[in-house]
Amino acid sequence: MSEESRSDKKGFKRRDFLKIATVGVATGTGLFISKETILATSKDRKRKGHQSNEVKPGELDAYYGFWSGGHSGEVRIIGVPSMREIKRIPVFNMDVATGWGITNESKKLLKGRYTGDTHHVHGSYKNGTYDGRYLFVNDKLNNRVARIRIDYMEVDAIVEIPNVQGTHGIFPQRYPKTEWLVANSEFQVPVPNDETNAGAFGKPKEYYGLHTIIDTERMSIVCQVMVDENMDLAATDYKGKYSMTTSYNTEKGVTISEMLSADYDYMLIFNWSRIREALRKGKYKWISGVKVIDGRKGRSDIVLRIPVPKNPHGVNISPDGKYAICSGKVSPTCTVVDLDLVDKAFEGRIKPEECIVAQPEIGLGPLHTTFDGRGNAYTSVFIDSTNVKWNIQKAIEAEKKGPEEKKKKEYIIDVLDVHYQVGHIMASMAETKEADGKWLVSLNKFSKDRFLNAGPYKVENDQLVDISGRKLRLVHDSPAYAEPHDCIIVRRDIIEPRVKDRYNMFEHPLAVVKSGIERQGKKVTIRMTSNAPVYGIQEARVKKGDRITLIVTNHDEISDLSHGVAISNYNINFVIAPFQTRSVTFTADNPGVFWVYCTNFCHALHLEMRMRIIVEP
Ligand code: CUK
Ligand code: CUA
Ligand code: CA
Repeated sequence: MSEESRSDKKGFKRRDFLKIATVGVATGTGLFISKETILATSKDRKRKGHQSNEVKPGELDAYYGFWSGGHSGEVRIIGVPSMREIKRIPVFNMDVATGWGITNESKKLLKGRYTGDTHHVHGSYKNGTYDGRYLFVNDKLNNRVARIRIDYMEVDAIVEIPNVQGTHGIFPQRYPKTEWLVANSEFQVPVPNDETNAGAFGKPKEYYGLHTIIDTERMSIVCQVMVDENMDLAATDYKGKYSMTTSYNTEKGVTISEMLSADYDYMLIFNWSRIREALRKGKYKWISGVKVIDGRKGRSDIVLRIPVPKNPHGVNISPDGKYAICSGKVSPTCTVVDLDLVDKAFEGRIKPEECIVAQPEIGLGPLHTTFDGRGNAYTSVFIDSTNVKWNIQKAIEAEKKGPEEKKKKEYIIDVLDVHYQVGHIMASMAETKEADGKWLVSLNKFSKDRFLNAGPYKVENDQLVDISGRKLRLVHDSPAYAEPHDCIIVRRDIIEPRVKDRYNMFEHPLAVVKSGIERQGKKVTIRMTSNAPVYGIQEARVKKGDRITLIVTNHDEISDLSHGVAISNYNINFVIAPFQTRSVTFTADNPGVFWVYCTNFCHALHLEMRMRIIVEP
């Protein structure tokens, strides 16, 4: 690849050293192996790392970035390192350009709720790395989790979560493969939250949080674990044993000052084998149609509560699977929890707080942490507006040596100023055991003068950082429409072979083979093919008040040859990709002649690609 050759040019010296060193060892002379060379090849501290982020016209990106879209309700695909926006996948929003939310197929999934708030997008896993099958994303607004098929880059299932509000952190099982996904409720509410429980409405102490477990194949709810606390971010370990969350409202407060009143809140760790046992033994209650297991304090041994400084935010697992790192938010620290010690704490051999092996000071307002696979962590620091690179092992050693050693902060390797107020931070492949330490994206909430001023509402700034060397190197600013929270950066070879150029036509039960019109009483079904530049039907005559179902299958198999179907003055507008079928049902309530036309420029005679629906009085 040309990208490889360019970085070769820039990294010539280091790579050249490497080659010479190899030759030296092979010939047994050792002549060329200087101390410098050995350090350059083995230690992060000598890494020069100047990769090029340029992706020239005609070249492809090395990574697929999947971004959440915040309150726009969508998911976006961004090429990394070019930062070019490649596509938007409508999820909880209506998208006229694709017809999402307009066709019978998408309406069935969305059930009339066309807004959402997507924060966290994650891929399905096998053995600790992405398997390229699915993406999952939460809807904090309407308490849903959507699944996106990677082969079609399209939502194929949505599960609604009862008993909760503020569905925020989600995370799929990483090992041995994704079968479960956990989803946290950030807002505590009465459980159930309906008229049968009205006595609890005015009593915040009777509000609870629920850690929901979703079956990712069926997209149905396995169970919920009820806790006193609220739950913010989520993670799963690399062994299939635990899921973890942070809680900033262990106080059960309903105002900011109440939520900030305690000195300590918790990282909560859920023990999956004990959850399975509770399910097996029937230790649950049915509430709103789901099994709810009691994980409240003192009621079961399912949940471990590790005290962390007040009001923490993100929780992330190091790619070696050893540590859970909780970012302090209100505290300037990150808390490092050793997951082997968590085993012991669950067995009652040590106290929960003894699982903490380090609490390095990072900066003001640490929110999220990501990794390079070389033992370093990168934490986003909101108030300072920085990305801080620090070494996990060094932080643990400093903790052992005591406060004097900690004060030196030798675990901090580099600090990069970002513009401004960073939320999530994510490195390439960092949520897998294959973290490769090449690129990092800093999702900054404020762009502050970095782009042309386009009005009072300002865009965000997603900054690209080269992390291949010892120092962080800012290489690109990228405006982002509201409001990506999180992203994952996935190697191209995992995704690209999975992505299809056309639909499997007969996966859709209504696929049209032959065009035709059929009437049953007042119900009219128009079945229509499309082949550039014509629809399979030129004229359909119906009567005022008829209930019409229009089913269209695109018979063009050439990659890229999508057609549009838009019905004038009927507010119907969707596209059909090669071999795709979409349908729409509407009432012909106005007599007249209505042109149905193709919206997607498909052919030299694209403008002529139309047909008429004649609605007789
Ligand atoms: S939360 Cu937004 S910056 Cu929803 Cu992941 Cu931390
Ligand atoms: Cu078909 Cu334009
Ligand atoms: Ca708190």
